Amino acid sequence: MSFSNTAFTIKNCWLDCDPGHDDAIALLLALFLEESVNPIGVSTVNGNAPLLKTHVNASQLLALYRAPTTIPLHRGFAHPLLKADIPPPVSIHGTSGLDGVKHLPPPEHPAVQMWHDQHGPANTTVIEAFREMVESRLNPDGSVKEVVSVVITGPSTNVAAFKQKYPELYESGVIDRAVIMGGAFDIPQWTPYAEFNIATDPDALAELLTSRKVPVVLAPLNLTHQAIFDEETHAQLLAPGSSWKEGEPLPQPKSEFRESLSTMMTFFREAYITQFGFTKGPPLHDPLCVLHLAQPDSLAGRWAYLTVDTSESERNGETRATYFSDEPDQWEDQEKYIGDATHDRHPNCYVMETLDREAFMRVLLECVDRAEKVIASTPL
Ligand SMILES: [Ca+2]
Repeated sequence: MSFSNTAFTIKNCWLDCDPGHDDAIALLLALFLEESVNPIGVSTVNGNAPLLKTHVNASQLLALYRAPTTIPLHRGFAHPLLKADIPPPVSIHGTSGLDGVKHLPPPEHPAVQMWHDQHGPANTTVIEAFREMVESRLNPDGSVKEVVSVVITGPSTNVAAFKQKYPELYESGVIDRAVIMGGAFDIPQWTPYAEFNIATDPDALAELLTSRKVPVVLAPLNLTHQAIFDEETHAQLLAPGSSWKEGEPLPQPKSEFRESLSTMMTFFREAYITQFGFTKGPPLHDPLCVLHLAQPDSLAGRWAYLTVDTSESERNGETRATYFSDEPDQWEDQEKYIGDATHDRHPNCYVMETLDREAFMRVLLECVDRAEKVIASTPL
């Protein structure tokens, strides 16, 4: 079994999320891409719904997926760093943030409660969790034992707050990148100028972009709109190996778990048809951040100097990129642009631009297969 032709090492992944239908798929990949991704922690943040709801949703998803109970779940920030809340995107994710999903373990289920109540309610909890995560990977002389990639699929508030309180730990070398779903370039967005995650907390992204040690890897809407979960993929999700043809009714689900994911995708699909006219299927934004860790060759991009508008104007949250090259770069290419005399900006962001969609859908369906087996053999 191999997801990539290139040699890879297992990437430690901390998932900071606001579930969210597509966050749910990001979590699925983080848990089941076991050859290439090692999930070491999950945190929740205000975004697709208020924090109290996204934290419940994350707890339900971890129980649904039978996640190892050794993975901590931390409750993060309920509000952006500086600015007032913007209304949650109820038209996309429903009032709960994860509406329309059948067979989720209910919030009162002991397994969900275990996740939900694992850690205290204070905002400082998530900051201290990041502190402990980094400190435990530093040797007494300050050298790094192992690195961690932070994946942020909601507003960047939690990680930015950690960086503000412990800048030396953020830049210690333990965190090798912050992979962020957010931003957009020259396409319709949540506000006239800004994508939702960034519009919600632009000051948090601005904080992360000041780092000279931890680059941002960005999955903007221009990329994620290539990750269309179409009806062909939906048919394979419901019934692997199905000979479904366009125009036919979708096949019956082969398991309760597949029905659960199917209802999740159907709610998201309907929202994208109604709100944005996406007739071929909803874009699966968030899981592309995890895919970058597992299979970077499936996502081509370019190094850039990224800025974000933090003004109180209508451009609040607008992302702007100045690229170092017209040609695709590798993630590893950052070094060649540092100190580039022709460029007075530092390469602070790898903007992912093109997706191998077929490869992504293969990975997604493989993770569903694996999760289904684990769930079948692990009673709640
Ligand atoms: Ca999200």
